[in-house]
Amino acid sequence: MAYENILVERLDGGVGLVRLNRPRAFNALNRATLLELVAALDDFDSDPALGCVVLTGSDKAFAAGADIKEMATASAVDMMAADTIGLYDRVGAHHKPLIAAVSGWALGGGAELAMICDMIVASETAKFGQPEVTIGVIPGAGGTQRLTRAVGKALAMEMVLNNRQLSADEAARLGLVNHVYPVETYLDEALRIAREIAARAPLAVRLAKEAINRAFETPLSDGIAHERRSFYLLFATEDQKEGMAAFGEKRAPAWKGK
Ligand code: CO8
Repeated sequence: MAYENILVERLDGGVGLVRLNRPRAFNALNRATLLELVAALDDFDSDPALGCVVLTGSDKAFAAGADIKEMATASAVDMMAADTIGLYDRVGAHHKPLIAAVSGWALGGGAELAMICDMIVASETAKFGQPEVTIGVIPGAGGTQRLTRAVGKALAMEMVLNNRQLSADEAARLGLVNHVYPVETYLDEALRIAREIAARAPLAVRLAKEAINRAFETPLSDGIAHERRSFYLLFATEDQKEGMAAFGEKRAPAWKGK
């Protein structure tokens, strides 16, 4: 598929890279961009050679939000019928781990997209914000929920009600962001982490991601039960036998994804 709004690469070490590429609009997320992003992630998800995906923007902007111009005159029915927000859910439904490499603006839907990813690696210039009330709406792609779980109620209220923005260092201190690096290296560092994850047992990584995401959806006992089933299931894989044998034989495991 030819893409107009994103750049897609398959890199060494089993890593897929998607760059949002609408520089004149600070990578604002219009419907076409989200459709392309979902298509690229679908493609990566079905490729057994890939173990992890990095999603990035430019050094100036990860994404400055949903495309305001595209939705400015839409009716409520138009918004529901288009269900562009459903495309954000589809980004989060992929099996392969997804690392957001964020520099510059991550606002509104851009911050929400970063929070849908499994980890965030930021540059020192990253700015996270939910400015929707400044244009008459609220976060609509999970921001009121994921941000509150990540940073707590008091700060989430301040960010959503009064456009308080977080610097990269603040976001890291609060646990929203995994690591902060200089703008020159944040993408390389995100790719390094992605390559490390891609070298792990793929089925274990997939089930681990699912289990952690369950922690946001279920009471503790259900989450523990889910974790236990996944743990037992992994004993039906060749990779579990290989991983434990390799440990005993003091050699690197050779994963098959089986
Ligand atoms: N949508 C459309 N165009 C945008 C957006 C955007 N979100 N952000 C920036 N642009 C465009 C500008 O219109 C401008 O284009 P042009 O040159 O044609 O006028 C260009 O990018 C450069 O922007 P500025 O001139 O404003 O650049 P500044 O350096 O002065 O400011 C900012 C940069 C601070 C990023 C500023 O552009 C800004 O505040 N952008 C909007 C941020 C915002 O409000 N985001 C939230 C949008 S609502 C949302 O995300 C809700 C998500 C809900 C789910 C999805 C529903 C489908």
